[in-house]
Amino acid sequence: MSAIRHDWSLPEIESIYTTSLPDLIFRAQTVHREHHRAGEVQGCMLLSIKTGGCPEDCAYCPQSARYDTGVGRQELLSVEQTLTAARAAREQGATRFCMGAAWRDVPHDSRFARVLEMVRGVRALGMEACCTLGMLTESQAVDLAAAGLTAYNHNLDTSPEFYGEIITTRTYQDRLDTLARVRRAGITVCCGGIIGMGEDRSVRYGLLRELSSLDPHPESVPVNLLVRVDGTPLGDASAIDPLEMVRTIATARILMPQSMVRLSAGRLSLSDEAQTLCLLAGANSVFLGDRLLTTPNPEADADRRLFAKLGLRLRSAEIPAGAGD
Ligand code: SAM
Ligand code: DTB
Ligand code: SF4
Repeated sequence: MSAIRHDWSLPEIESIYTTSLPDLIFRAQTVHREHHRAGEVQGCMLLSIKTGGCPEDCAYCPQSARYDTGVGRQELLSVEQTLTAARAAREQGATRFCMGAAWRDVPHDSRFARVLEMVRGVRALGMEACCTLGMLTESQAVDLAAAGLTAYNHNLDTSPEFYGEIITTRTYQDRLDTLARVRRAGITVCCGGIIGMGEDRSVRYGLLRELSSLDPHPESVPVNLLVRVDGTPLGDASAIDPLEMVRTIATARILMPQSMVRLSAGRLSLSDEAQTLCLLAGANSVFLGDRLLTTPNPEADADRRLFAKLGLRLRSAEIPAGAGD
């Protein structure tokens, strides 16, 4: 068994990332098979429960109020709308339902009570429930845990050094503080980043070092390939070689053996073969459904064909006894 470490150094990470691709994939596969069921992929489904009009300036994000991206604003959905989407997600084979809100931080009003109700409803469907709502206070984290929230997604996005090029309205430390509150409340942590934002490899090493220094490691590590959206400052970023995504995923798998590594945003710009390499490199989860939060994602049919071609199965639900629908 490979040891779980939280002290990976930048030179070590560089030497893993730059190994010959066959050796890198072999090592990542070896680690993967020690800790996970090969042949199985977890399907997650996203829903934007509150869309657009966000005061933050994240350069990649179509939901920032500062950029003209054509994303409309939608106030917080109702509990019923959300649970209808969760049931549909379950029917499509998702076992984890992720609710995203374009908030800087979670409001202290009845909207939070509504989110708690959504979390309880999703759990009652026998699904894992994840939220990504921006920054959280200690007491909000405790309330989310009490409602049964499985995971909270809050990404570090990039390295501490590159962060200021991407976001100026909150700090890296703000993000680490939210992650610490989530952890203290007993909710599992979903934390990853984005590649393809004009960064060089050393930035990716820096992100991977930060993620792998979290103790415990995030249970879930989403690796997003930037979805370039017109109107955002990164709308015309140059495309990156898909093999950089493969190397990033393989390195994440080796550094954080027990984590779920999620091949997240950006699958529409990857060929079936590039996605296959990402899965060989140790990714064991994808988002299902033709929409992420506001941008498109592969159609259900395309995913069904891909998984059938590869002989991969979607992880089935472990529905607790007595779970209602
Ligand atoms: N507003 C909350 C926050 O930022 O914490 C939650 C929602 S936010 C949209 C969740 C994550 O989606 C971001 O941290 C970022 O990593 C990812 N994301 C947003 N826009 C993206 C894009 N265009 N391409 C890839 N990932 C993106
Ligand atoms: C994550 O790391 N990727 C997902 C999820 N966490 C919330 C979001 C991707 C969003 C892509 C842009 C959009 O659809 O708006
Ligand atoms: Fe707002 Fe989140 Fe988008 Fe940043 S990533 S602009 S915080 S919705």
